[in-house]
Amino acid sequence: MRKLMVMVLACVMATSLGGLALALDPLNPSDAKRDDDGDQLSNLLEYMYGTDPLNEDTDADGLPDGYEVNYDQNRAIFPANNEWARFDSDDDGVNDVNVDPNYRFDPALKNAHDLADQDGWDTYTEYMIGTDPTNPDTDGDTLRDDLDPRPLIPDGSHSGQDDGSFEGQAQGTGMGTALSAHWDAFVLRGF
Ligand SMILES: [Ca+2]
Ligand SMILES: [Ca+2]
Ligand SMILES: [Ca+2]
Ligand SMILES: [Ca+2]
Repeated sequence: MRKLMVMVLACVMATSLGGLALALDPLNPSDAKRDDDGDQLSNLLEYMYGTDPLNEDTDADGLPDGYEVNYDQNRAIFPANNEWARFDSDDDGVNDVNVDPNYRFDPALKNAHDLADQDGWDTYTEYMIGTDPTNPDTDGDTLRDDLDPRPLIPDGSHSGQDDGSFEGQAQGTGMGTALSAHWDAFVLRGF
């Protein structure tokens, strides 16, 4: 079993390194900035994250490499008095949002089933719908994504308000911006 796992790992590494060799030519000064597989992650960033520059979804979890990197670097941040910042679903004393160590994305590791923001939807569902996988309430109307009939439109709240004016809104990528629908515009292109 151990031998089999080593062989599988070696194959994955060989495939990845093979792609890397094809995507990054030491004699070509411009290939680092290219995005050969169209996953919104440049070849150089693919190298830095250990992903395959010729495979848009290295860990085969349905989430493009660039999507995972984007949300790993740009997760929704909530002020301390916010309802979601106080949310501790596993009751381990570490709040889910902002600080829980499980609240990570790694494009080289399969994690589509992680409930990063504990809103009841797995990350792949959030990707398909366009909600923010790091924000339990993408549109900021206080209705949790999975309970919100229109999770990208701030038209509902627990109190019947429709302006999404909830105390202490998130900063960063998620709240009210439906970032997932536009994530490709946010992924680093500076390399
Ligand atoms: Ca790429
Ligand atoms: Ca992936
Ligand atoms: Ca969400
Ligand atoms: Ca909502």
